[in-house]
Amino acid sequence: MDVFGKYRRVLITAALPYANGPIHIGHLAGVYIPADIYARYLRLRGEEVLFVCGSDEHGVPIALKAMEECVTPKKIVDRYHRIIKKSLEDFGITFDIYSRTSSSIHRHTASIFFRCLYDKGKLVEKITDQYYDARARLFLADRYIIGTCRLCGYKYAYGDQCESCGSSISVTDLLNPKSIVTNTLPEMKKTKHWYLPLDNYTKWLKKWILEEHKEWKPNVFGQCKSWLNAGLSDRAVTRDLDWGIPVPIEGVEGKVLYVWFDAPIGYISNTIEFFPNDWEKWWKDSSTKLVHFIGKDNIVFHCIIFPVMLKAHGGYILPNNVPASEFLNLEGKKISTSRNWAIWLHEYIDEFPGQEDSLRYVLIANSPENKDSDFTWKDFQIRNNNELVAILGNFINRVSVLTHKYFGGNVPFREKLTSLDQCVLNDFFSKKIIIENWLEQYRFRDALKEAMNLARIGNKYLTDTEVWKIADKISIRRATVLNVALQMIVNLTIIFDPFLPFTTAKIRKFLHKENLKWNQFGEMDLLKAGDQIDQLNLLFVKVEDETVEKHVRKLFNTKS
Ligand code: B3M
Ligand code: ZN
Repeated sequence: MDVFGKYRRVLITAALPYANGPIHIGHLAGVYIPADIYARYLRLRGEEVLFVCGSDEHGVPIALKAMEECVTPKKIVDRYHRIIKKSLEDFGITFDIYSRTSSSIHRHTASIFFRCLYDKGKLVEKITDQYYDARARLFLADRYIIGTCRLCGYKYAYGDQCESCGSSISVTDLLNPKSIVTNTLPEMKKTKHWYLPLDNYTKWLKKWILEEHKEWKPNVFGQCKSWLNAGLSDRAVTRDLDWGIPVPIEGVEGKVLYVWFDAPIGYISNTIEFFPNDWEKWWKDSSTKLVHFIGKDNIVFHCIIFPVMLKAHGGYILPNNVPASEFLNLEGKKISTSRNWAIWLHEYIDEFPGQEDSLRYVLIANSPENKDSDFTWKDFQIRNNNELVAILGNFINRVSVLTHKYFGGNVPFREKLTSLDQCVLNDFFSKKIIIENWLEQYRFRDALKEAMNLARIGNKYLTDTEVWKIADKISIRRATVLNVALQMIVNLTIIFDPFLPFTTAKIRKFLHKENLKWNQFGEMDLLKAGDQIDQLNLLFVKVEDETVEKHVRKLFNTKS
């Protein structure tokens, strides 16, 4: 592997979506599209890549939702696993495996992982007081208790934080505590749990992150730094619950592994499921580059807690990078699943069939890569119409029409290039290295912008050369220009492949040119004179004002 120095293969993980609801554009923009671009790019370069993901199916929210609906948790996760998996496939996310944490392989992997930490004495056992809801027969995390805030008198403060005055509070300070689940007074009970003593690893973490990974994105590095400087405390890795992976210690009952303990181990189980005999090289060989794609709310788990788990276990590699995104807002407000302030992927697919790439494009162009960004339907329309339709689509369409009009759909021959042609092509091909640099620095937004500039170059070339004004039907100059333009198009399909895979597949089909590799970018004879090209169907559909209005109205009409 040349581009990545000491590495020979890349293991890409994307945060496991939580299976208690469908997924929306925020997930796609923040995690799955960036990870997919990276995976597609590396595969195009011929690198050895493994891209793993799956549904995160344990935890209290799922157990509570099941209670609410009077069904089993399994029923809930089966429902959403199916929907999520399909949405991700529909948007062309090319996981090598998309599994689930309720699988038996995962249960086994997570159990032996825990057991290894336990046997090595890496966990601390503690008995603490915790609220218990006798009616629901459930121990309750602080989040699930509400009561009156001592500081400001707000009646609905959570057990860990008062949303009115913003102060972080301790659950025992709440006046009139009540269980959110049954609205009854919870009792205090003693319970035993196992903790990961994070602070023992502070010195090591400081060196590993703050000294050796200064290149991490500023948002990620900054969050790690403030966590480390604030001081780390013990983290419970077990819970009192019956939905999850039972704590694998003799005599322990009614306790499961904490969902954030088992979920990241899911990356390992998925690898084992995919490569039962060959999985270790992906996790235990230092020539594997491990990259976690996540949203910013997951930074502490992927940069601190999971690495501590891996370190405590021993034998595992650590992430080389964790390119976390910030949040995507929607029409100026935070996306909210509970208030239905979201654009759900399965609904988009129904409403905009065949237009997956339009959403992929807009979400990358406006990605929350370094700061929160805002999706608006108006911006979706503008970018789709003014960029995809008017620049990329238009260029390809013009060349297709002209080739059919003047050369019956055959790639025309090319004579000597003029200095203008030469100059344009130099400019065009010089972008490759710029795009590669952006991609390798996880700056997909900038990479896409440069890719779009290639289409602009093509369009301008066509306009400047004015081939349709040439009087004689069989013009050498016209043939040359169209040959050059066609070579540009086939080259464009290489560069756009990681970003707009549905579109590049369509273009290649019309050119009869499949299986191109990244390093073929720059070749001027990917199409030979005489090759036949088809009539091109419209690549992108214009988004009309009515469509924008309809979707904005739908959003603002949703009941919370
Ligand atoms: N399930 C993401 C979330 O729902 C969480 C990611 C797990 S990755 C190991 O916030
Ligand atoms: Zn308060």
